[in-house]
Amino acid sequence: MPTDPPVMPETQAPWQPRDRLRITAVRPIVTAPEGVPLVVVRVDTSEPGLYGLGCATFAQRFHAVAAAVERHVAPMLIGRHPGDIADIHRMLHYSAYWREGPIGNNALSGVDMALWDIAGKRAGMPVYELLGGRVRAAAPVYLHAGGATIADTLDQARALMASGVTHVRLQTTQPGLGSYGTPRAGGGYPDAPYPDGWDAQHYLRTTPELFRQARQELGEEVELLHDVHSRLTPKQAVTLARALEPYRLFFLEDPIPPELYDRLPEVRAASPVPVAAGELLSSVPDAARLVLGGGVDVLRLHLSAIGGLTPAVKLVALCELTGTRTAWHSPADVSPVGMAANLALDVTTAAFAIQEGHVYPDPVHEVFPGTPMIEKGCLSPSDGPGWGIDLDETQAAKHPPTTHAHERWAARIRRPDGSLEPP
Ligand code: GCO
Ligand code: MG
Repeated sequence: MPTDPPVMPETQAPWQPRDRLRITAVRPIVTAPEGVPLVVVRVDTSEPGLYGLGCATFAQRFHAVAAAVERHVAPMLIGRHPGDIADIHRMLHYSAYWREGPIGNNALSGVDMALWDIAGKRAGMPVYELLGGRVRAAAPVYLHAGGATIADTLDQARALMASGVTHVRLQTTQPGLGSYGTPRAGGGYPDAPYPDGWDAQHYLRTTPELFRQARQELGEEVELLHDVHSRLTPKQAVTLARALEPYRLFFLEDPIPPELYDRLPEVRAASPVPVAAGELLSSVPDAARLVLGGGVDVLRLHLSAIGGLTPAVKLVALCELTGTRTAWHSPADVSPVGMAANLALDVTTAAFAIQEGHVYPDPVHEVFPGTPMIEKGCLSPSDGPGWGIDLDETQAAKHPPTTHAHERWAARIRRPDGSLEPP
């Protein structure tokens, strides 16, 4: 007979829970059905069949997140009431003393989102109703068009538009291995010290041409977006933003790296192009400062990196009150559970601008029954209780994780002179 794991007396609440429901187990599940390591936390309770799932996906450091959940977080939660979401969040946050970075925050998010899932299941309500209910029918998404040439990129964009997508992010291959979001072309600079290098000046010269042709060929109505992926200096970012002005971007994402976020207000002030940033933040106060300091038109967080739904709800309120809008990060390295959390926020706030979309392939749907699907360019949260998403552990075990390709790619993004670029 397995024995119950021990309760840690110090981490129990100093009040009497209102019923006998208790957390009995907390564990990470790592699976890579799309080749990208996804980390999900499962929280079990003393009520048979009542459990919750939360996204803890930090694809580049998945072993560390799983260890943090298993070794540090889980023992503190056994015996706690799963309804004490706010207190558990604060306790885990402070218990590390050093404020958590992305590893600890992802572990925290896995627990936090799982507790919201349990809360929804206990209430028989989707999480979006726990947050106050819908203010919109569905969340329009943007999808990615990224070709080896401008013509390829525009072909991909046309196909997305034909499927009903109204917002398209455009990227095109640059010489070298450094292009983000497109096929990579090595050997672009055969005479350089590093022939596979990527060159910012080339990128600055050619990107406006991509958008000129896009407006010409795709028309005036489609909304166009672009992700710089942190590659530019503040002055280069201003140069690019100004050059893109005639093409009326919906937003220009991550023009400069997070280390330079203090310079975002000057990039924003230099051009009417809306600036989106934030996916690389893991500090909630830093995200609040980005909003309050006028650094962004659109806040874009990876929810699990900042600790889950609980802090995100507070930042959404800040966005509503300051006229900032939201576009949560959600490419392949956000699990369907994390996507569900994004959607719960999207449909419940007036601050919503757009949702990054991802078309999960079949193996992801097999592992995560209930994964949302894009219809007519929009995503809707499940109406099932909690997130309305399950995790089939037998299917998950068929997809063991390996090192994320992004991690290996980032190590080779260098200028033609051989020096590293922010990825
Ligand atoms: C985006 C992002 C991602 C990141 C990825 C890193 O805007 O969708 O920049 O594609 O590169 O999440 O692992
Ligand atoms: Mg991005």
